[in-house]
Amino acid sequence: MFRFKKLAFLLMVVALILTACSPAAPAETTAPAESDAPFGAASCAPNCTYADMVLCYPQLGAESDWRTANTASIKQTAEQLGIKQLVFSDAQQKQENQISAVRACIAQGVDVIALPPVVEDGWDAVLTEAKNAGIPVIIVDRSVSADPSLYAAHIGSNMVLEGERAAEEFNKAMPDGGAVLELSGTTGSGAAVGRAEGFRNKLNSNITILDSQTGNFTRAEALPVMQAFLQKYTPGEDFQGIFIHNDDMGIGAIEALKAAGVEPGELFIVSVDGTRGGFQAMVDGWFQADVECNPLLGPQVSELALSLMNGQPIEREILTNETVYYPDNAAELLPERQY
Ligand code: GYE
Repeated sequence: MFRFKKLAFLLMVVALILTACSPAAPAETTAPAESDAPFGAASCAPNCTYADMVLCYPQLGAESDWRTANTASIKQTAEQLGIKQLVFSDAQQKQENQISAVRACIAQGVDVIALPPVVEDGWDAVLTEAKNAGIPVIIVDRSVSADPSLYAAHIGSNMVLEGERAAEEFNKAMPDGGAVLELSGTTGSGAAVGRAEGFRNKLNSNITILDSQTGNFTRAEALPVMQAFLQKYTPGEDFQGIFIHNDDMGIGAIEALKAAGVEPGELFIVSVDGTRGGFQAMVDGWFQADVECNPLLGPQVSELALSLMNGQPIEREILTNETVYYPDNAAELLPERQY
């Protein structure tokens, strides 16, 4: 009796393995539900490995330390995992360059495209082209406004939450209200749109946003924007704080503030990212809080890309867990920062 059961069990296992490995059966029976794996698996499925993977990463630019860390994470992970080929490019913050890079990857017939979109709008056409070519696209970091049916998944931060977290810091620091300036990120980018929205969602009504201008997420562009602010408004009198959408712009702004004779701590400044530069600004007394945004997405992107190649069910929205950093332990944490 026992032996019979054992034999039956073995036969069942063998049958299961055979079904799993058998060549593609008619689509009606094997195709996974639309919501599970809507984007065609690779021909090596379900046994694809990283050694089979050609992954396209049309990076949006090299505008910040966050971006540099993101690029390094993608490249290092590809090397560590033994990904067959990483097709990497840098669009220099221009959407048309990014679109061309995506098209080149479609023409090359890559397995998966992981796209960090510079802005939210204007992706419908090229995402449709990728879909028609059977190439799954993972939207990385910033979001797109395109219909979710045009891409497989999104991995990144909750930018709205980051803006809300920044607002809470001002609410705590300025219980009697006041006025703040906003130095925002690239116009139309998911990161800037989300942070601005979250900030407005949670900012107490007794705190006004005196002015908001973009510094395009770079040090170089933030500097003149801050200079112009300082020509127009008197620190301490007209405004008491600044919300800055990333650390690089914060560092540019600090230069302008220093030149204008503003002392660290005179204004309440909250930035986003949590880069080494941001930590240094906390140690130096310039930033009173730094909202974390984690760029180290290489492992998650690669893992998801492999699941897509293998036609496995995936999670369509993967959000990064993040926190807020403060000056009190910034000096202690700084040496361990990976970016
Ligand atoms: O905060 C900023 C970078 O999209 C989250 O882009 C990213 C942002 C990041 O330039 O430093």
